Amino acid sequence: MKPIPVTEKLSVAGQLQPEDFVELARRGFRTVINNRPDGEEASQPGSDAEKEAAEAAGLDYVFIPVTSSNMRPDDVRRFAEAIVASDGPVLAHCRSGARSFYMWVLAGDADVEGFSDDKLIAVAGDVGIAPDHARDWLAAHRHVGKPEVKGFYEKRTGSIQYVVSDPETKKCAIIDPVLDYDEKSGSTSTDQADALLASIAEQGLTVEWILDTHPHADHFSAARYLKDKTGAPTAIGSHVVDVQKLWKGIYNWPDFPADGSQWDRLFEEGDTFKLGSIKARVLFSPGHTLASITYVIGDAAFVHDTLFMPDSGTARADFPGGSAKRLWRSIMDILSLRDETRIFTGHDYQPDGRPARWESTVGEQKKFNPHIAGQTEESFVKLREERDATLPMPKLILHALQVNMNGGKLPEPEGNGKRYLKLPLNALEGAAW
Ligand SMILES: N[C@@H](CCC(=O)N[C@@H](CS)C(=O)NCC(=O)O)C(=O)O
Ligand SMILES: [Fe+2]
Repeated sequence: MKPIPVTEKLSVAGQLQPEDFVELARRGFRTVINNRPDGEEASQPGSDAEKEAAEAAGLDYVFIPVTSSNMRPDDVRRFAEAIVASDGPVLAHCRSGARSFYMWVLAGDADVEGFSDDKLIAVAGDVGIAPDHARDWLAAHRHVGKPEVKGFYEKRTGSIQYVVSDPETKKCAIIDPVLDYDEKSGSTSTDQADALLASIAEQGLTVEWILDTHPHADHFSAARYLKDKTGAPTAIGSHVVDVQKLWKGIYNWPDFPADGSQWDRLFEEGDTFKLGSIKARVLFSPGHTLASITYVIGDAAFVHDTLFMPDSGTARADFPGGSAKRLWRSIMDILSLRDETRIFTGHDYQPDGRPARWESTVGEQKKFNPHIAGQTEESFVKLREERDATLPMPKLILHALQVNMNGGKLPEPEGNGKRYLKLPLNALEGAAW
């Protein structure tokens, strides 16, 4: 018996003998899943004997017999549920471990864990599956959810807002909505957010999530307005509390609750959630800000200010809490997704006046983005820091952070019914005189 780790929670193995169960419990496993039908071979102990041995060793035991040509959706669902239900590591076995491994891929965990085909083929190799077989099987069986993605370009700040939907259930998420703000007149409006709602109504979608990738430094978030309109929960990355701590100092707001309570959910690295029937996962992507995250929803990654379109390079990393080195590492994590993964960026500044564009793929980024192709961490950090030294601060950074660190809530009106922003003087470096 040799458990082969697939993820932190799941290992697979070939046939077990009853005496192996005590050893599995000793190694910390909590659940054994048997994917092998009884009676395949005379020498196999069978599910009754296995169950007895598992129970004697204090392990949960789940019997989901499958053959390689017959893994039914219901079997796959039970397999996924057994992993989630286990309060500790799970060992799944069949004759060689191959069926258990393929069941795990079908259960969708490989997508949620961000395994590219190459990574899966490498793990399959450890399980004893020939690379050609693994490749052919993946081509025929791997179905990564494909959400419908509509981008809404907001010209004033070069931002792209997204409505991402599951065609099967008609559930959708809104990502990085903009609340319009004209700093010259101090006017706000909800034109952009209302256009998102109009499109959602027209497509017959229900809003399940209102998501921000980070507290934006160049525009107000419309998350709060959209929550009030739709009742859908808002979310952002958990490190928003670090951004709040940093900026409550800058704004001198000692009583500001820097605890993330302004959102309904704070995502941790690796957290998963569902958009209708499509699995989604959160990757921490710090560098542009401390709190930046990427939402991987099926085959689509919403990377906001990490990668721009391949002809536009990458986001800056010089805001308070930013780091070019961390940005490079975050970008490498994003680029370890499958080459076909669709990348949706959060900004496009229309180089040379070309029309705004926002969709690329991991493969295209690796090949054509000059900040990536042929670069090393060291050369990237150098080019990023050199460029950042030439960039003025975004014109709305001091206006936007006080709203966005508060979940997109505008300041409370004063006695005269008017709302006021607070602008600290001489708080930031980077003046462009
Ligand atoms: N001119 C824009 C610049 C905004 C800006 O700095 N954008 C950030 C993303 S929030 C960025 O990464 N820019 C990269 C660049 O300008 O090269 C403004 O003032 O709002
Ligand atoms: Fe940004």
